[in-house]
Amino acid sequence: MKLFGSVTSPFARKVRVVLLEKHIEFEFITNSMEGGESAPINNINPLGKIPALQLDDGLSLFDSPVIAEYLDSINPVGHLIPEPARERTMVKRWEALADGVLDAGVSIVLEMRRPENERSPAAMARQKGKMERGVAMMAKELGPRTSCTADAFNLADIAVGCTLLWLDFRFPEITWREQYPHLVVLVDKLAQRKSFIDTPPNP
Ligand SMILES: N[C@@H](CCC(=O)N[C@@H](CS)C(=O)NCC(=O)O)C(=O)O
Repeated sequence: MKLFGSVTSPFARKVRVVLLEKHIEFEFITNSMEGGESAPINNINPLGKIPALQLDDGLSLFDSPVIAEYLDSINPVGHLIPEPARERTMVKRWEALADGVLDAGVSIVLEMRRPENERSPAAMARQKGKMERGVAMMAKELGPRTSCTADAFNLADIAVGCTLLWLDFRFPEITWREQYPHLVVLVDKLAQRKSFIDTPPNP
């Protein structure tokens, strides 16, 4: 299978961590967004976004929650999404929260790439508010625990780890490490896993 992504994309990192945790081999294609309207990614994902996963039979999967769910279902190695409905929903809810913080952050990054006189400070402030509230909710719901749900490492932890480590990379001014010590314990523990060590945003 082929994963279309980039080393800096936090959504692609989430999928790469899942692939590594599940010991699934893949080819990583990193330049598919280049070429404007004729960029290769548009043939894989009409929405023109990474990550997208192309299976060996040609079927393409997007977006990252769909890809993560598919990958978790294809082999029994270290299940990352529990089966019971409530637990499963809680994991997906954590993922939605972490991804939502990223959506807000990515929209600010894109806005910052526009000429200064075309940027909307009000829109950026609104997105920043989503990020800050999202991280505050993560901290509140984690409490003193060392994993997001139950005791086991799962997709919720992966999603939160990829989001907060991306904030370190792109938004160092968001001082989550000073504000939320329990999130720091969680994320620093995750960062020691081989799957995270092997997928830095700044290799
Ligand atoms: N909901 C999507 C979000 C993916 C996303 O926003 N990817 C960004 C890169 S980090 C992208 O491809 N942006 C290009 C665009 O929006 O055209 C997912 O979870 O996969």
